[in-house]
Amino acid sequence: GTAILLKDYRPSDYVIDKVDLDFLLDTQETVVTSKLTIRRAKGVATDAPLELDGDELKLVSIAINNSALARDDYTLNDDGLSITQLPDSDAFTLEIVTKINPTANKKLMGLYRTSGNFCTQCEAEGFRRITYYLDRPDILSVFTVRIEGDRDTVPLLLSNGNCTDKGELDNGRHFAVWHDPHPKPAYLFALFAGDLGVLKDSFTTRSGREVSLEIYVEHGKEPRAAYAMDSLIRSMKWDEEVYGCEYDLDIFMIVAVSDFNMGAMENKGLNIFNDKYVLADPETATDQDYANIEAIIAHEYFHNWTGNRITCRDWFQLCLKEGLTVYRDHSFSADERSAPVKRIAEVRGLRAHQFPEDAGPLAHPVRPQRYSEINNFYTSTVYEKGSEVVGMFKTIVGEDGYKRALDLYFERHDGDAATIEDFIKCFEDATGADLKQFALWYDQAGTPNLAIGTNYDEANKRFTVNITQSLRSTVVTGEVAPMHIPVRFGLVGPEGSDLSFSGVTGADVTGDVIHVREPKHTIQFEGVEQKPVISVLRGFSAPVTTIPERSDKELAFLARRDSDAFARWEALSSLAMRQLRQATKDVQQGEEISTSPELTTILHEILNDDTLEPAYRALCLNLPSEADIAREIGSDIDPDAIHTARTHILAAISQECLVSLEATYSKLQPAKPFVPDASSAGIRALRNTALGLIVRANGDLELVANHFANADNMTDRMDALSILALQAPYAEETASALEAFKKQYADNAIVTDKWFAIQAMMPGSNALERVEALSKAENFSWENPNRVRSLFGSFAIGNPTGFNRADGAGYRFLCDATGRLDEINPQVAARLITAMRSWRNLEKDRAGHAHEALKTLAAKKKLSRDVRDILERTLA
Ligand code: HT7
Ligand code: ZN
Repeated sequence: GTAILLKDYRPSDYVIDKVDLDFLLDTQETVVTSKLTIRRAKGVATDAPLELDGDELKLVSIAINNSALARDDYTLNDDGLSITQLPDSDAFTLEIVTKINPTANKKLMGLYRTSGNFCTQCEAEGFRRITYYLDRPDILSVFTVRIEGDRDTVPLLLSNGNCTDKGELDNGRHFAVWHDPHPKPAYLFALFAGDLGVLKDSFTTRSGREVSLEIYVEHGKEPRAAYAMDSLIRSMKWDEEVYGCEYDLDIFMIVAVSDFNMGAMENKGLNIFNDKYVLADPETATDQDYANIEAIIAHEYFHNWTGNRITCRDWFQLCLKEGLTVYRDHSFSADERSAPVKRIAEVRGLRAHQFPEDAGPLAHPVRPQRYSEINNFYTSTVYEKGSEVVGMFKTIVGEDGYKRALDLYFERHDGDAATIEDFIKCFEDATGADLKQFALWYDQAGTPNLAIGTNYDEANKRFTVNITQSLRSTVVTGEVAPMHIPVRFGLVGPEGSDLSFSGVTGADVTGDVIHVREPKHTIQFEGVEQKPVISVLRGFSAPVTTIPERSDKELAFLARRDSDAFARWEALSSLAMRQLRQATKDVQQGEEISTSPELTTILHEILNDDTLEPAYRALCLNLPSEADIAREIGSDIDPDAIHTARTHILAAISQECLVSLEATYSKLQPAKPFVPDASSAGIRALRNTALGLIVRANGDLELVANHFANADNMTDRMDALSILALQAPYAEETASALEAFKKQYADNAIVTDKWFAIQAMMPGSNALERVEALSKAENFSWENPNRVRSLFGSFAIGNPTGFNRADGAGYRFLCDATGRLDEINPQVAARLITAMRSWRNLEKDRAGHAHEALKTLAAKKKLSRDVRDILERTLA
């Protein structure tokens, strides 16, 4: 396909100062009238054509300065409209009337129908599916929107900004007018019209502005929006206190819909959400659901400053708003919950999603240089690695420097469509730091690796640390240059406290951070009185891999004694990973599986250590997943061997700890009635983890079945159901729990998604048949992205043995499903097939099957640009 390149960016010849939109809503034929106040940019020739973007629009009329254009004054094509006959004057008005069909819109981009309502999604390029426009983020305009529809079917008429007028019309119709005073790019436009209930509250900003808060959900579900409202209010307060960011309209609305391509959208003053990230109560939402709601509500709200007030110049700069906003929502959750637990969860997520992306054929820099379909760049690299880069800025310039830089960024760029260079410049100007080398993080794809070796010279009290950085990138991004990697560290003495040193040479060391800048450093710490064990990457200070030269004994020591909670967990995971890898080898070679008593002993200690918070203990007891092990092995992956090895190791550990596990299970009791706070969630997590391990040790399914039956909240019910489904896929108890669950929640789509997902993840030789049958069930829908992801996504990502079955049928099935879905929703289809990006890492027979399946899909004649782009890169 044709690629769009960052280096080709140039400002638009025309700007749009004002937009007046008028919507005559109709399910099949909505009429959109757009009046644009346009200005020719300085220095642009009068014969420069005005090229407007458009997609699947029916053009009704065009007029300039109120006079209709003749047919040969413009040219129409598949992706837009080019107007060649323009006035000589630099300012003019353009009025365009288009017709669109919201009912036929299954891509869920532009204006579409969901549960009988009208809804829009415009990021990245959906606005062009509503009217012809300069649909690019550097065109900022003041929007006024008039919406007209049937009073009965669409009593609610919402858009961005403040409602300035509304009234009744003839024929049972009514209208509302919304004005948003803040100039914005078209991707932040939103409209919602329909019939929903509302939960209202209010917030007074620190300068005294009274803001109405309104969350719209299906009638009767209003109480289930209470946690979202609570999260919103906490987010607004946090953003004022921590970033000095205040809300800037009189009303902030959130609308929850059940057909949505992603999590949520930060449209100015009118966020639209996938309802699974709004609705929660103890009966239907797990602790993880509550945490997700809090994080996503915060994320979208935080976009009001990082994304909306300061937006992106072009889509290559996506990480400017996304990386920063993810970093902000992570910090918020860390402040609201437990910081170490949050950090460990983030790193697990980064390793599970971003590292494989960076190591595979879809690797790209945090700021890509090219794309053919922008929807395919809403990736974990742009979001999560982008967030890590912001975190590294803070590590490098310090808390104070970070605050000054962000203050400067808001002051200097408010109202701008900015770039990453602008952002970096704020850090340099506010702190005096030289960040030229650091900026490579935005441009070089791939995960850097640090090889670290140490030596202690007892006689001279000198501790030497050798650090070598390397970067293998699967995509060519020019010369690979050494990066600036901030490594937070400690020299852990025999008692567990950090040892001091009198001097250091070989690298910049500021406080507890080593600044790795060269390919190779030999760092000498002088005056180190005892032999230390080095703790590196504390808090995961950089998104890199490391090969630490550390013995099992040293790892065990750090797992027990490191003062940094993240590093402790990391040491424990490394120790566990060594075991799991060895066990996998043992399985493949037909040898008896070896287990290390040391790992079991540490896990046992952690289980019984009441000084550690329960959530942290639960994380420690959840050993690396099968996918984690596969990634660590890296090539020639045999998912069956991994499954067997992990199952064996977990059973062995559980048997050793059985008495303590049972004690933990019976003595831990979260507060009643249910509270969704982090500490209660931690207790449930530890208790249910213990339950899972007990079953691994003794196979007591009755205990789990009772846990399931007696649960008074979805976390306990779902954890019990998962234990049954994943550990005992063929058991009678599992079948009846699944049946009971299905019946109980048949009328709740969000919970039914969980029912699909858990079954898609059940291991065993009939996994594919089960998923196939579910895809034909009456409650399956190809048109609902949540349902599609619950079934196919969970199967491809969460069922390593079932999906990767040796005959390749899982791959063919996913490719067929992707082809079928592509005809309905290309964006979701493209995302689904990324599950196969790491096919080359499989053992060769599976890799061969996967390759064939991908090629067969690629040979399909009618493929969307979205899916084609992913396939081309995956197969390249
Ligand atoms: N900025 C949004 C990203 C987005 C999106 C959301 C819903 C549907 C389609 C979308 N395309 C891009 C979400 C966010 O990062 O906050
Ligand atoms: Zn975002």
